Amino acid sequence: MKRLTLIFCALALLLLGGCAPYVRQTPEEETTLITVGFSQVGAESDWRVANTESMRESLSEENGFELLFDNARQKQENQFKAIRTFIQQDVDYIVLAPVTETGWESVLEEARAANIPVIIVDRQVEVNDTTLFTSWVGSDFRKTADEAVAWLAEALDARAETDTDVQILHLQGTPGSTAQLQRSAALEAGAFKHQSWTIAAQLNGDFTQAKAYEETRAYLANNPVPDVVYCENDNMCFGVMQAMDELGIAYGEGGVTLITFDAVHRALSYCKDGKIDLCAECNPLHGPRVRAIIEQLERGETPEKRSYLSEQLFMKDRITDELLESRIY
Ligand code: GZL
Repeated sequence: MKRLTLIFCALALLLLGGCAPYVRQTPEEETTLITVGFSQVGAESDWRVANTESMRESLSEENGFELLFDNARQKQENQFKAIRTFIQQDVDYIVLAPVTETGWESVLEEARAANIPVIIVDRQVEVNDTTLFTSWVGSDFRKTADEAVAWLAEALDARAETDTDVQILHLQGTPGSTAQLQRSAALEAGAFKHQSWTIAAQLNGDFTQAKAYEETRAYLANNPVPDVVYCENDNMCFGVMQAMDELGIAYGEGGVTLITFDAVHRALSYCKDGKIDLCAECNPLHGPRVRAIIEQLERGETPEKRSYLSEQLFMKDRITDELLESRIY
């Protein structure tokens, strides 16, 4: 009966114009695979693509998993739909990379009512009842961002620019996402501490190169060139570089100071070439941690509620050809 239900669900989704990219292939009673429904934010950045790849590699069939994947295209509504479909298909686990922090209570309560454990990866969910999710894997966004801001202060001091007015253009990620909230808070705290710093403007680049490019071009058409651009991810930094190239504005060594987050391979290469001044790493390789958490749960063990990945700051003098060759993303 379950197989007929599953086929009906898939057909219904297809007939209603929805796509059913995540229909489980084998009913629960016919498989030994652990079925995981993964609701991913989107494919907005190099970081996100690496994150998806890490999850696919870890939650593979040879590792004992059937992974049902949904790309929400950065829309929370699509994540709600995906989670509800995973519940209908009675997956064993749900993994959620939440696009923003709020609004998750009801759909997480539905998963709990269906006795399906939920693992949160990357950004966080803001819920009063933290038993709504089993575990969270991600980065200490605020810690890394505070370190990046401290680096900027030291770099400006070293240029004896401590007292001169420093104009900072701030490219923010998706509003309300943990990465945006905490990376923005770090810069705002830095601007409050250093009276010579001014955040000239805060532009929403939504973590994408295209939007950051558009926003930066529009800003620079009517405003002076800033001293520093603080980009909350690499793809927005690439958009800023694209805009500045078109306008003939120098950046990196001897030009506008560029700070960016993620430290994907392309950004590290630019940093090695002196085009980006600081890459603050954000590790996307959540797959192995999530696999380990699920295997712990399968053994009846209780995983850590929160687990952080290790990260560091990269400047030009730390980046060698060997390091670049060693990078997984
Ligand atoms: C950070 C993650 C952010 C990355 C961006 O953990 O949420 O989302 O910094 C991605 O590249 O779009």
